[in-house]
Amino acid sequence: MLNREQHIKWLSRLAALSAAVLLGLFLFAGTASADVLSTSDTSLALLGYDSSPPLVTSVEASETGYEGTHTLEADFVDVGSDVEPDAESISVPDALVWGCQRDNRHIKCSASNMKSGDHSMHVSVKDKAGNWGNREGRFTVRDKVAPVIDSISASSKSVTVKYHDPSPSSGIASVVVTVDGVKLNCDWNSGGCDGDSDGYYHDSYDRHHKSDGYYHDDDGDDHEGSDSSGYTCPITFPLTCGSHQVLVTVTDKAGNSTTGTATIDGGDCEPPVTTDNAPAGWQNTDVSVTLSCTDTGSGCASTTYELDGGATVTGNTVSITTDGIHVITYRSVDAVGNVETTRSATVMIDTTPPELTLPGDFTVAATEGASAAAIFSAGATDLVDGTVPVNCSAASGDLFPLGSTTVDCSATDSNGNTATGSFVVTVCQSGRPAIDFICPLPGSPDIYWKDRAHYDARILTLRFSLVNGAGPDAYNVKVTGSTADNGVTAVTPIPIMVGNLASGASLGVEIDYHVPVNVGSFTVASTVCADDQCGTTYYYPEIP
Ligand SMILES: [Ca+2]
Ligand SMILES: [Ca+2]
Ligand SMILES: [Ca+2]
Ligand SMILES: [Ca+2]
Repeated sequence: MLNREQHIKWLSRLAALSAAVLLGLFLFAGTASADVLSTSDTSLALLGYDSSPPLVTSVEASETGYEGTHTLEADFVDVGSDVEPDAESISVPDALVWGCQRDNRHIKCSASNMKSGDHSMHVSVKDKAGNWGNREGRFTVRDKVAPVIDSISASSKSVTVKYHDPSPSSGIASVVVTVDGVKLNCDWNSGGCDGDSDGYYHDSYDRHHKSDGYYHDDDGDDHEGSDSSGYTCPITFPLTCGSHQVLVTVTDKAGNSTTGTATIDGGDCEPPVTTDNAPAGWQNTDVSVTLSCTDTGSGCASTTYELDGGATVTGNTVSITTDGIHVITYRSVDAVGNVETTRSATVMIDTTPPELTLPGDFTVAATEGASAAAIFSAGATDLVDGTVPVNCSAASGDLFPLGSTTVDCSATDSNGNTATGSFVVTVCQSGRPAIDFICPLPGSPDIYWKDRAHYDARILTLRFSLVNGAGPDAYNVKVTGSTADNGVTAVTPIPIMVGNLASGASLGVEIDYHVPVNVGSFTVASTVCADDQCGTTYYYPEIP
């Protein structure tokens, strides 16, 4: 048993201990993550009669790293009868507390399903004398869950964003929408939602608005009062063609943010592509070139072309009907006006055969008996190929027989165009025909008065023969003159065309002479000329 002095001394020590514990409490509270706002009353009790409830010296709440679960702890002491084992408890009004571990000075529990926001915790400890010590603590569950972007609908006119925050207690701080980095001015769009007055978007499953203030739906994604809200952000500037990047950032007031992206197709930026089927190399027929347009996006609108730098024509078919090297320049435009870079095609047409250069018909005198070598040249020039070879049925220097021979020639250019032509080589027989006079003897029947009238007129007819001996044929034989003596004169018109005399042939010729009275005899002298086949004229008698 303690005497009064000892009681006072003990009480003093207890008071000092209590003060020290309280000091520790405040120091501890200052470093705890929980915000301890108040403690329960404590009082001292006399040893042996324990009227002092246990003293909860500290409370602490700490996050365990995942949403909604916290670890709650408390330390305590008891003066007197000591703490009643397993009678300690921690409770949180709006959470499930479980898994408590206890010893004589400490309790540690888990609290799950914690909503973000401020919470109170209550610690109760009982001593073996039945005294309860209590202490309240407060702690804050922070919003660690980022908002969720449910959809981004983007067009060239506007961007509409729908989102919700699964842990919404902190509230949405901002919704920022940019297109290619340019921030849009957005309007919160309840009208785009379901029109509920609660300002939240509800999908077709969100049908059960329970009295707990949360929505519960049939699709398992209880949005719990924070269903998707919508923002509509008009795009007030014209979008160029091509792809545009939409970036959406939704941030709650706890600083959690989430981003989403979308693209806007600004339309057709690509010009068309046009191809041609112009044939390569030279062609020897007319050519029709087809221009084929393909376009990515808005589609081909039209194709235009120029032929050899001429007028611009709209169309896809180019007909070329003239020889030469032609250039087609062309391009297409699509439905939104993208113009293709001009392309070109070359078409080469050659339908013209080479130009033959052949000798005219010519005659060559036989020099080798009945034949002659004919010398000639034949050439051909083509507009494309230049000089091209000529093929003839006979070559220069060949021996040609007497008479006329047609030489056929042709030349073909590299494009298959052929020119043909011919000339005639004539080999003529040359040399002096052996023409002679055969005159009858005087008094023969080949010199006579034709009739009485001729006799009375003194017109005597002389008939003689012109004979071509064993020489070349004679052509254009004619009597070119005939004279007589003793006053006799020829009255037949001279020259006398006799005609041709083949080798060995003869022809008779008559010449009338006027013979004066009393002329008993006279001598006649005639001259003849003849050509050989080659046209050389020979005279009989020979002219010296
Ligand atoms: Ca006690
Ligand atoms: Ca949140
Ligand atoms: Ca296009
Ligand atoms: Ca040609």
